[in-house]
Amino acid sequence: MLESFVKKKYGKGLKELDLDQTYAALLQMVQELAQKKEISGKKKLYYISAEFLIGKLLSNNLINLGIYDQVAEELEKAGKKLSDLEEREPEPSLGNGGLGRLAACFLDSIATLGLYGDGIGLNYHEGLFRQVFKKCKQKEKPNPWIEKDSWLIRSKRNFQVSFGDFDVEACMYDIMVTGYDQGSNRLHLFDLDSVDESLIQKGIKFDKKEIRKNLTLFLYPDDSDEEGRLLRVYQQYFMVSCGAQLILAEAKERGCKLHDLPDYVQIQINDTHPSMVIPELIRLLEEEGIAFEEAVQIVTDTCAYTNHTILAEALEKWPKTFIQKVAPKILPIIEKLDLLVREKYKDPALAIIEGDLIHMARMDMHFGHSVNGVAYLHTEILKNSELKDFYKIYPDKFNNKTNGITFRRWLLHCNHQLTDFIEETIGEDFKKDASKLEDLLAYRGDEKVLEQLIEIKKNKKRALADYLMANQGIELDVNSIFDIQVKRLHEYKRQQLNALYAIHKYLEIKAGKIPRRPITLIFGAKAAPAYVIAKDIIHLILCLQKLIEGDLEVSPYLKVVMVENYNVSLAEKLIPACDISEQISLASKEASGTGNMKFMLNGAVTLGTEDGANVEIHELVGDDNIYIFGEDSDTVIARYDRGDYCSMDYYRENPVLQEAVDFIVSKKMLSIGSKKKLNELYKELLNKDWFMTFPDFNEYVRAKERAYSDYENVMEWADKMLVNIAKAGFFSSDRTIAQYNQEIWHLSD
Ligand code: 26Q
Repeated sequence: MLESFVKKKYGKGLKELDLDQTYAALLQMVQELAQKKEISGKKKLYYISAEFLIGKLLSNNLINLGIYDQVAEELEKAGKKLSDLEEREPEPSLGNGGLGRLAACFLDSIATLGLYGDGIGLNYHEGLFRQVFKKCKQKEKPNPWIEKDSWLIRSKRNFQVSFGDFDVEACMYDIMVTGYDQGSNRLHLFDLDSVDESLIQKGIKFDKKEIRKNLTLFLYPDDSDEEGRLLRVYQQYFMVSCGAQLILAEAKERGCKLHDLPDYVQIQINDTHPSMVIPELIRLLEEEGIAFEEAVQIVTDTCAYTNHTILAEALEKWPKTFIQKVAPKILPIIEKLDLLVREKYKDPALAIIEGDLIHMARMDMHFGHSVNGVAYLHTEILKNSELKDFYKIYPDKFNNKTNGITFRRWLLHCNHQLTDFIEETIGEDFKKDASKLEDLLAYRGDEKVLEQLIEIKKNKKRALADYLMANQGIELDVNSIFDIQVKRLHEYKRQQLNALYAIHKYLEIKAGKIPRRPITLIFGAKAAPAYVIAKDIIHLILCLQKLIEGDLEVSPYLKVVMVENYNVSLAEKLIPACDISEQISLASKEASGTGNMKFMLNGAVTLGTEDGANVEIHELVGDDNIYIFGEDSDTVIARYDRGDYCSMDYYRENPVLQEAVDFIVSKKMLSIGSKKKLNELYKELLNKDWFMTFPDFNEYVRAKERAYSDYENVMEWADKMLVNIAKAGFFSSDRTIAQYNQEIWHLSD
């Protein structure tokens, strides 16, 4: 098929094309195939999100179109390797982490379920920064990913967006989204032709004032300063204004009279970043002659809001002055919405505008028809504490949609061996119905099956080791335990707790206590450029890496590595190779987590707190197949309420912890790292430790030791792997999306 496509397009054989030409030909062929089977319908979903962390698309699309093996074979016949093309493809970095990756998994599942639904987002030219390490510190570099031949298809649609001081003309690019053995949808990414990469100065610095030139240059420019925050609002309004125009235009094309908009359109608002779509739609409906009250009702019935966080500081509040400058036409609408709320409810905690600040989430809850959390525990916390005032007035709006992941990328694509093995064992039904993975449970204790699982894991560890050696100069011992924590760096995710364990282990080995099997602690994390403590934690880990590497007494038994520039492509290599999956956030703080699900699906055993979706993983696999430690969310929430946490008390009473903490500023560490950074982190832990690592330290150490010791019982460990894989079906995003559709969108009834 590729051969004949190339013949027709280029008049030559596949053999005669170089790598770039082959790549371009494949892109085009895939796009044309996807365009031939676009999904349609009356009612359409728009998943609107500031982030879509889609990852590389080539292999994923080939798998979804059912032509992976065929294309691989044709390439091989022409003396080419699909893996070379996979490596050649740049990774679009249109997201930070979980929220963006979730949006990408959802698009895959929406298409796979044959639902009519597109994504709406922004075409950041440089995406999220590329991380490099220099002197044990994170440095940020731009990450250009758009090439002459890319997945972006320029559409013919144009949109006018009016900001306070000037207008711009937006353009739109589409990326085809293929469903597994199904039709396709689109991801619409808005952009400005005037954006200018030459604005970038050193690292990722750029002139934040020239909106026409910088609007879609980067994902989330540094918002530590006012200009950065203002630019963020420009981005958001640009996205929703284009989005709202597209949505209305397409609805009309489907024959919708705007009074009936909710019968034609559902909009899922991914966190508060796109919340201005609510007033923007009201504005546009009013322009079309619909009265304000009716417009409000129409928009309420059309929009639904997903909350992804309970960290108060992450709930967006924008100053009225920002909205006045960026989008003056919607400020009076927001003020009218605020008045509507105030007329109905006396409680000022329910108002949209508080002083000069606009609470975006409050607007969504009042003027959307659904509010959902992303895991059972998270939704309970929203209902019972964080958003309880809103739950009281709108009990029917609140619902849970436990997150999921697409098994096409996180099993079929990233772990061919495991996929084939599962297929040989239980047949191929699990590929379309993930709950069928439970059929694996019939093989518990089956030595032949378990041995194969162990073999596959070993192979994946070897593949990771080869890759890291070739690409980052990192040497891994494949006989060691691979204990992995990869996710964005945030204090609540507690990479610092894992680092304290590394120090503790180092000191034990120094004192002559040798672990039974070598341990490899692998970290991967980017820190927000302005997040000082997060960068200090990266510094600590990199210093430990260097210290241990240079210590011949310790290095045969313990290795700490932090991989550079953790992204989707690296995740695809790390996750299948993992033995122990670190999910150690402070209970109540991680809304869901989705990495935890990817690891489980690939046969890693979770070491985690009762937080986010870990709670559901625990329930599914049972006590014997997960390592749970630490205080539960009730205890943590109660302590925050009392406000009486004092890390120093724990430090004073726990000599083992004390030793580990003090080591951060020991002579050895200071000879490697920055005194300022190490001291800063040391003080932060001793005087604040806002995410309560000290109370959980002992239990964490014990849980790790228990897991490491159980690992030595090879067959029992493989049985745990099997149970984890078998029970992962619940976390398919196909299940999640089916629930969104049944309970929120109702696309085909
Ligand atoms: C907000 C205001 C100003 C600047 C930046 C932001 C901002 C940017 C990104 C706020 C939040 C994010 C991203 C949040 C995120 O990724 N949340 C994660 O969402 C996942 C999918 O639901 C969950 O699994 C994770 O638990 C949650 O942390």
